Amino acid sequence: MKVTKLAAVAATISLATMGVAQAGTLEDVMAKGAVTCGVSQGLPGFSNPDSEGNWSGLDVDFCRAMAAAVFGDAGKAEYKPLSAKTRFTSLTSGEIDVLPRNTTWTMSRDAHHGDFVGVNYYDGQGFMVRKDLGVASATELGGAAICTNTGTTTELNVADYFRANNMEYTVVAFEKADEVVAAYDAGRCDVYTTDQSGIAAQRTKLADPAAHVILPEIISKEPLGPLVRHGDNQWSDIARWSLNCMINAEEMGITSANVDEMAGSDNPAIQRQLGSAGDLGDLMGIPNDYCHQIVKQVGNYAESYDRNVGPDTPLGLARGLNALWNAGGILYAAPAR
Ligand SMILES: N[C@@H](CCC(=O)N[C@@H](CS)C(=O)NCC(=O)O)C(=O)O
Repeated sequence: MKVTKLAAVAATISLATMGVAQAGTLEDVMAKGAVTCGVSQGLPGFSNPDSEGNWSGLDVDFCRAMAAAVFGDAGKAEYKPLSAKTRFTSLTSGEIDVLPRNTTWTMSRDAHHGDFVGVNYYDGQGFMVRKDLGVASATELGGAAICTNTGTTTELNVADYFRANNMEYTVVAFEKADEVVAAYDAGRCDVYTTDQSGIAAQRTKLADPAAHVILPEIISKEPLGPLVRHGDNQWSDIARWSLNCMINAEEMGITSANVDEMAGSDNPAIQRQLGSAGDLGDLMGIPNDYCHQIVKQVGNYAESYDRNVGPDTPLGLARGLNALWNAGGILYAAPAR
């Protein structure tokens, strides 16, 4: 008996250290009345607070979508700013329910830290330098001092890239993103490197954005997406299908402006997606009209993209890879049926 009890305790401890949580996130979220999302400490276009502390961005929209799915109210989301380094511990410890924080889906993260539920932005790592450095290609960066964030894929990719190209470099790394940007702006390093979307976002914070140039090389694949704790399939399904809802809504031509009308469509696929037919929401333990609420309150993927990171925003990012699969990109969500 004693042995069995000890074995059970040992098993629990080992599950906890592996970041394996018990099921029940939906119940916890319902009880506290909000979805708690881990976000960045301020990355325009992805997760950024205004002067009144209101958060916006592509990742914030995903969080709002989950709140709309669970509560029928996108406002029932709260945000916990996290550095790159501390983000995964915050998830595994249960401090947050989901981590939509410009986080690259990699195999080791998937194995150690949680389940990625999809990709909400396909990215790749790039380099920015001051124009007056006269550098036209990353292959000319031998000997450079490079500013970057600790706890990121960025610093790992830099190491790989310079090694593969037989170049030396020195790292100037900080945990806080704003310190990295400030160090680069103050000339403490020659190069700023991160995801290309991150460069577009952080460039807006420089004293003279036009004095800098982004080099042509993209040195990695950075599929950015939200993740949830291991061990709670119901919650990962809710997260996955909240994201898929926004992508499928774009594909089906459903927008925040026409969703009420579209719910009455004769098209059975649209009816299922919006919950006017079938029981897909019920199957996940959330209201059947979860996707209707997401699109009505947050918008489809294109609406969110255009509002936060698209060509008409300060980031000015073309859809590129993030266009739908049938419009020249690779965004492809499984069907709701
Ligand atoms: N996608 C990469 C990089 C993520 C990352 O943390 N990037 C920095 C530089 S753009 C950042 O988000 N900074 C904002 C912050 O820490 O608040 C990863 O998952 O490791």
